Amino acid sequence: MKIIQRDALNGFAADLGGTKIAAARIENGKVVERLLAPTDPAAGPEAQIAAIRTLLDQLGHSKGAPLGAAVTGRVDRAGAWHAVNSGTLPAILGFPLEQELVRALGAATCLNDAAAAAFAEGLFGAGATSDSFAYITVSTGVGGGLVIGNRLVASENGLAGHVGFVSSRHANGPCGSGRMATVESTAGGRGIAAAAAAAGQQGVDARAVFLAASEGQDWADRIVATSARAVATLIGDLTAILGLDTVAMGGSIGLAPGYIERMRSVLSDEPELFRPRLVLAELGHDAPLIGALAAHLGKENP
Ligand code: ADP
Ligand code: BMX
Repeated sequence: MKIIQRDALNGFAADLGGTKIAAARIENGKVVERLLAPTDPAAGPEAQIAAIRTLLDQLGHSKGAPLGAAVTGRVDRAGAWHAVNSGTLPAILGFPLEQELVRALGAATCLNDAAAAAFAEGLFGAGATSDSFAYITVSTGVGGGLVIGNRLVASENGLAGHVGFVSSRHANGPCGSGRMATVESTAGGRGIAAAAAAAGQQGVDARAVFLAASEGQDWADRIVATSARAVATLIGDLTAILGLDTVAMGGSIGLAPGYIERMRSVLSDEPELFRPRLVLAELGHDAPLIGALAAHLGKENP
């Protein structure tokens, strides 16, 4: 992988999450235009590609232009795409995503969304001076990317860095991954909505739970507090394993006002050794987009 300078990033990127698809045109390392569309969680891989393509067409993408695609789910070394949480994207069961994007759009590099964001933050953002860095997104799910000794941690099966599937003492239900009581099942957007339903608030999404918490409603405050507590505890655990010095938060929940302060308050109870620097992602919602394009342009033959 070549290391690419930020101002040399020119091209397109897509970020397909469990709730929304973002696509962007990037010039000299900056997102100059961004479009959003809702994700259809039930859609098959061809329909997901079509949705990405519609946005890219509107941004003026032409066949063969540099393209990085960040997606929720694991992407293995062969470029195949699999949901880990099958409750989030039930129809993504091992699809040759990179191959099909290259066929349809002429060029593409695919990687997990949180891995892409970690890569960007490690190069250009909160992790730039870190020796042991984690990016954690709290969004539809809870995802992660690890940059240790300036290298993005990756595995053949694409699962490396999936920190949301660690089990948590703050969770107790089943997780769509098949595991029990994971961080994601209690802290992610779907888990928050499920907790709201269990508290008698049917059809309420995580954004509405945060709004209710900000208005002082106790049921909502408890749910948000549990989410922040589970992710903060996860950070202590990851620090024990990896010696993290910096953690950056992303995703609409990770970036939501007040969330990182709740996490810091929980982490303040940890011994200092297990308490890395905790900051918001410097690239914000652009991190997965910029990281995906950087990964594409950093390939020897993109
Ligand atoms: P994706 O998971 O598709 O990448 P997001 O990062 O936007 O997308 O995360 C989606 C989750 O964040 C949903 O559960 C949604 O309800 C929640 N959410 C969106 N905006 C906010 C907000 N302002 N405050 C709290 N939660 C939010
Ligand atoms: C889940 C998992 C990860 C992903 C993370 C954040 C699936 C479909 N996704 O842990 O691969 O990185 O969610 O994704 O198994 P998002 O949709 O919340 O942005």
